Amino acid sequence: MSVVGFDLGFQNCYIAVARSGGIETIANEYSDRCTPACVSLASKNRTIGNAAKSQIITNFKNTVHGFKKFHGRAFDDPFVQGERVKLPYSLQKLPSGGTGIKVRYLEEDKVFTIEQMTAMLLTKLKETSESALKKPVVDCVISVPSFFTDAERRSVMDATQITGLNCLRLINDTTAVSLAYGIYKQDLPTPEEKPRNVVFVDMGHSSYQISVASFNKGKLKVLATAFDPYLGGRNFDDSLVDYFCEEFRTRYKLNVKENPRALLRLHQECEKLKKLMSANSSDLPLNIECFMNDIDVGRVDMRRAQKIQVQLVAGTCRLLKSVFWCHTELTRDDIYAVEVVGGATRMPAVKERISKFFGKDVSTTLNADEAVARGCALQCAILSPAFKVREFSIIDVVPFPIILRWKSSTEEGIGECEVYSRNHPAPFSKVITFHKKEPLELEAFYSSPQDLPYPDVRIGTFSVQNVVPQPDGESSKVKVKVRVNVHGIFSVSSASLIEKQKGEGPDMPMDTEPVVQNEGRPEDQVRMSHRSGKNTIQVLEFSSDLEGAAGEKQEQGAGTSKAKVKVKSVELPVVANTIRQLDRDVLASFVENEGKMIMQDKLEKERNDAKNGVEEYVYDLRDKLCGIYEKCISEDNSRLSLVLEDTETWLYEEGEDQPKQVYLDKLAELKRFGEPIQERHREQAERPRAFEELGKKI
Ligand code: ATP
Ligand code: K
Ligand code: MG
Repeated sequence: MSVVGFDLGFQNCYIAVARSGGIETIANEYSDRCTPACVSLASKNRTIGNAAKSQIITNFKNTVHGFKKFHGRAFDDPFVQGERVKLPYSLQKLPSGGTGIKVRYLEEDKVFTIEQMTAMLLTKLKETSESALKKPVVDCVISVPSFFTDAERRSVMDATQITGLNCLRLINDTTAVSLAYGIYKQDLPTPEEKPRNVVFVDMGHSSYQISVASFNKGKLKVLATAFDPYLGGRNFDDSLVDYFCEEFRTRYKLNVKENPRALLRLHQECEKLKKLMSANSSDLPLNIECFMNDIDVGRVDMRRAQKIQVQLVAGTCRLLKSVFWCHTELTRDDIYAVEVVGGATRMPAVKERISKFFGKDVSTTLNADEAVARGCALQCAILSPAFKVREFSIIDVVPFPIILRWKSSTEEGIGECEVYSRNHPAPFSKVITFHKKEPLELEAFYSSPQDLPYPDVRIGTFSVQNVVPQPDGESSKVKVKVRVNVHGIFSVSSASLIEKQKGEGPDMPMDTEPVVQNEGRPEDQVRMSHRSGKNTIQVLEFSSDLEGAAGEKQEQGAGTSKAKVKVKSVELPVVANTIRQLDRDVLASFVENEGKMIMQDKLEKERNDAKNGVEEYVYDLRDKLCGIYEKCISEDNSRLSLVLEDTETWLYEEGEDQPKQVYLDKLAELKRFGEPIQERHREQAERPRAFEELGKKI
């Protein structure tokens, strides 16, 4: 069983694995611990990660990056529309209403869903971790922003399935960081003592997240989260880009925004400049040679650019203030430390504002880039039976209040109740009891559109089927179990109908209002889910009548009557229809397709390797002909040189793009010339030694 954590960033992905020595962040084939979230499609293959990033300008129409925020979103979503006009590649509306990515791949126009794009990236991360661990990787834990909604989380889960990964938990970025912080701390308060409250701040490329967690030995509990899903390092780049575009327009009469290549270059330069500004506050130059129309640009007034940055940072802190305190009952004095991670917190102005706000110096004890991935790997190790890790329970929170709505058969209109409030502990199950004579249609949605990252408040509908009246014509008691699971995804996890048995005792109490009951303490739920596997729910249930169809059970009658009512619980089918749900057949076809693309990439790599094999042989042999082989060849010399020259020309002409076998044949042919020489050289080299040995024997 593999123990792997993936930080699936908007710009940068990191991988951490558990090995006998502990948790380790691993490097990819470029010896880089960071794998860019970038996929480049081409006529024969796709490249992913570092190799794709180097194609951003040369193959800009087919090099896809900055796509993480398209998960779960409609094409008509204002954010998607805003991005669409800025992106160098094309987006397209899918029949489902979702966001598709249009590229040229294998000489064809193709539209990939966002799940497929992320699956490609995950394939790369999977392969990188497999080559580090030298075994197949299936089980993993993946991070998502704490503000990801149900639709976004389900979409990421679908992507993991396409890749063939088994995601044990989608963990919130800041929660992963909290775990990475807490698990090694030896001096945490005991369970009886006052907990230690730590604030975690993560500003990445696309978003800004804050959470506060309370720690005791062996556990962490997230108290609240706050976020701006639209503020990250990229906004600083964008503001610099806008500033320079304006500058270049007036100064050089250049319209940069109309030239995708120039705009991409300017973006890269502005990001570099932003990073330099973090280290150096004095004036910095921005110089780009042959930027557009053969014009070199440079010598710009950096003070203006810096001012823009400071304004943006001020904006971040207004948000901090309003959201954070209003959702926690903490005061500044209750905060033990403020830990910052994420690339964008390296900007001194950002750090300054955060520290000013909390009245505390910020701590950077965690690795700003790798903490999320390490937290993911730690969570995976905790969940894995194959690994012994210190017990550590994690209670997270629900980011947005969830409301359930249903049609009432007895009354006019619609019934509604809030099943999860903001910052409600999660994972968490609840049982809601209804009294119904006919099937029940439940609709789940978020109640606070102003807080959501996108305007669609729907989560989905859940039809509880086969509800019938009792034999006496009365309503049946229907128990519906709802759950926010370990991934932070809401569902109606099961439903059952309580059948009264004939002629037994008095009537059951009949409430007209549905009753919401919490199922156990969240601690139990989290611990249970650690055992992973299908039976966990069964174990943690207090009301066992929910599980196992038709189990007989005694239920206590209400009021003063002590008479027992014999009841039977019948499990009811629940049909879920969630927003932007991928059809299972479609998902299956995506799985198959990803497999084909992996194969295609593998074949293309083998073909390229075969071609390189020929090239290398030619160069190697030519070198040796003038070097160590010089003495051992005679009349063949000029003939062989000719063959090598011909082959080299061939490689640049008709041999440029041939099937693998052609290269293998070519190499074999060359070796027929090369090997006899090699053999002769070996003999000559060994001859003196052979004589020597012979001499010894005599
Ligand atoms: P997200 O968390 O939004 O999904 P991510 O995880 O990919 O994004 P990070 O890798 O945490 O993001 O951070 C990347 C951002 O940090 C980029 O905007 C990058 O330019 C910025 N960054 C990195 N180093 C520095 C630095 N020294 N100074 C300023 N910004 C920096
Ligand atoms: K990251
Ligand atoms: Mg991040």
